[in-house]
Amino acid sequence: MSKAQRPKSPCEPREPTRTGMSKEALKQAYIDNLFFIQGRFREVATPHDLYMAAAFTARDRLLERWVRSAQLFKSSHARTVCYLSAEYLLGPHLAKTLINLGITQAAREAAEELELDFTAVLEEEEEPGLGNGGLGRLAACFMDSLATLRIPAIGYGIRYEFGIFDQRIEDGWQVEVSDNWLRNGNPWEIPRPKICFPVCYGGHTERYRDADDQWRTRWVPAMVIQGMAYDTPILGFGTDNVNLLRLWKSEAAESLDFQAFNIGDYYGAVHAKIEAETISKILYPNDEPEAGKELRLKQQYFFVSCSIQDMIRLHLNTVGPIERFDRKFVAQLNDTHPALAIAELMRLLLDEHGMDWEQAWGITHRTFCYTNHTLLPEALETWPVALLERLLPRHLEIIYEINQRFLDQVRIRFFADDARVARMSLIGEDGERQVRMAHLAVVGSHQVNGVAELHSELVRTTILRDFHDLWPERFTNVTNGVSPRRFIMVSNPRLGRLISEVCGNTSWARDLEQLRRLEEHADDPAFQARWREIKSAAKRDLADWMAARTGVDLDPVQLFDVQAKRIHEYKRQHLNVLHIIRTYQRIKQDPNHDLVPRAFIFGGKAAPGYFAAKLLIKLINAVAEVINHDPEVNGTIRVAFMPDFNVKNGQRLYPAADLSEQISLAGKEASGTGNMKFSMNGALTIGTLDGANIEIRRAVGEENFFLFGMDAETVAHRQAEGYRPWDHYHGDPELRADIDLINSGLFSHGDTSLFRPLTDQLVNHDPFMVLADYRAYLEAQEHVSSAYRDPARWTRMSILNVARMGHFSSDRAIREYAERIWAVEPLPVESGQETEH
Ligand code: H53
Repeated sequence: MSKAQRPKSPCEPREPTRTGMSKEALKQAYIDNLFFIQGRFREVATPHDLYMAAAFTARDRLLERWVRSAQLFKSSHARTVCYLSAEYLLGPHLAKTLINLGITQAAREAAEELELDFTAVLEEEEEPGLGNGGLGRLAACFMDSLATLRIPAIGYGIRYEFGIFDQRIEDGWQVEVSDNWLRNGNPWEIPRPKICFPVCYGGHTERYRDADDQWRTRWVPAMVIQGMAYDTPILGFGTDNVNLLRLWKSEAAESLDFQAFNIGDYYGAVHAKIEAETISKILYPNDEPEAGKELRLKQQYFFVSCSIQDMIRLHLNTVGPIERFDRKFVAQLNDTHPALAIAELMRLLLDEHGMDWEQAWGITHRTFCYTNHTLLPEALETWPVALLERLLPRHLEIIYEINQRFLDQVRIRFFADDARVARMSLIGEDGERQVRMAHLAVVGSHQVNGVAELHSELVRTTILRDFHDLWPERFTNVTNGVSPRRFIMVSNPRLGRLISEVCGNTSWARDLEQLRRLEEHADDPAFQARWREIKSAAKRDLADWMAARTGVDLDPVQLFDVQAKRIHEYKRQHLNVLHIIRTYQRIKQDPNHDLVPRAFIFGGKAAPGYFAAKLLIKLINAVAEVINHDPEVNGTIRVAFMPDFNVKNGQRLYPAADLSEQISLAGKEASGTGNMKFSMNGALTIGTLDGANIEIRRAVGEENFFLFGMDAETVAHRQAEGYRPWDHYHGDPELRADIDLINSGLFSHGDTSLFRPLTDQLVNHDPFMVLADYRAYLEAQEHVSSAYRDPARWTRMSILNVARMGHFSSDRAIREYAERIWAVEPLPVESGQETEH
């Protein structure tokens, strides 16, 4: 180690190495951390050691702000938002933490002086994949915005030992690899062994008389495990406010059952430990609920019980008394996954705190709010009554009582309307009796919101219509948003710098309406040239990455046409594939056909048990294989599948996209957030009138958006009158030729049956009406091509897209929640030091 790199003696005056923000302080801190935490010096450090030292250097600065935030929140008895979510898809921490601290430049310079490759250090981080897709990523954006808006908040969730699987592509098929993200340690979390709570399952309930001779119920469980807290600090941008993400890990209440052990039953003793640890072991890799899966229900109850117990503990430790609980906390249910929290808070208030029903219900009802994220019937959670009875007997009793009191209200309000009573009941009676979690969530909450205007409207008029009739004031909309820190500053630093130049500083990143200032440059040729250069550079980066990872060569001159999201039939990746096949057939028919060169790029994971989605991945790769190797195509078009689409890889895609594919069947995508990420990075959208596409189109201007397809009303109408995909197949020769080409075996080495399940489904059933929108989609793609031929026009459209995306910041969404739903106020933590903000 050189003299300059040796830690100075603690006696020498210097900027504190654990909190200093200058380049010199960061350098010194980095060397100290490499030495004292990793036990390494520069010459022998592995890439992982180099990353860990950087992570700890950032973390020290986080912790200092965190402690100050916690002190302030405690002493001021601040009203606090509790976000309850079974998923958080956080993405890599380091780059975002540096940005939020305002020390990216200083850290980069420090790294250069230490002769470290700054980008390589950032790349080393393995992201915590504690979510499947949109819903989990939304929770992460919301945590980022809550801190940025200085709103005291706690995110509660599960610390899955194995997050969403890593995806590999082998022979065109998806192969799932387990995500051992904790293997190398997680520098961003602090274990809290003293913050743990018992969680009970099974057994029975008993009635007894308490000291006041009142009848009460107690639960005698069959099994008790415990949840231990792991805390991750979440710092806002341009503020010292740090919020808490508290994730629960399940453990045996005692590590070994010594009684079993003493009589020689070693396996029995270890078994209880394994059973307990299994609960937080793995994230279910499915966007839809796992019907009847006992472990999934155990997971939901596990994290909800720990969280509510923790909230009560925090409340009693600060303001108390328990009667004022709902003044201290408001709890947002991110979908129905945490809806058991309603029954759990009731249980604790009734059975542990001796409250009467009315008072407990008043508190519970004032505490909770519920966000609905889907209308898809298969995604609406229900749990068999029999399973609840076995696993959570006390909660089932409470749910029955909530239901009885609720239905009494319905009977009075809607006199003699038995059908309505049956529809609204918390218990579904057709087939096996089921608890309807969405109904529980609505009844137990004082506000219910959908996640885009159309979606909220459909929530009110379809799946929750009866509830809207009863309580119209309870329903509202908050359109989703995404974090501009994550999806512009971290993902697309070149664009971020240009925007900062136009706006004069980085304050646009917490006031995204400032993007409007780009509008005045939309027609300036010099500015346009810079804009295009930024896009080209991102395309080159992506092309390099894809070439190294997949062997597919992309040419940045091509139009990068990207569809990246979960693979699902309603998102209609197959519609995109049909367009590719059509383009290919046109080239084959006329090799001199004048085409805009395009790279069709896909990314996304399929649920491991979702056969049709996995076959779609195989089809995309099979089409890629043929087209990319056909000399006649000669590179005019390319097809590529990015393996392992996650936050980190998404960050490579968004900046590089020219065209964003948002082509779900109208009425099916609740909001979408990828649509916002692409548009914020200057991609133009080809899309249907679905989810937030509608609002994006309105914001950016219809002339800057490629619209096609049926709207939700037409879809409903066509389905009601009996949709026959067969007619489209027979009535449109090009469509028929495209489907027939798949069936011909061209993409499957002569195997004419491989893709049959997919094409048969399209031709015979087509529940997502791919064939009905095919022609309109091809026409819209023609408009895309002609716009792309005119670089000045395209660039103008791209600039205007970014300029008008201010509304889609998650800060705006959180502001709406704070004002209209939560009634919470910012509580700024006094700023410590000057940074780059
Ligand atoms: O939630 C996103 C929406 C998106 C919707 C998605 C979602 C999940 O990721 C998982 C389950 C679920 O019911 C819904 O599909 O449209 O943007 C965030 O609201």
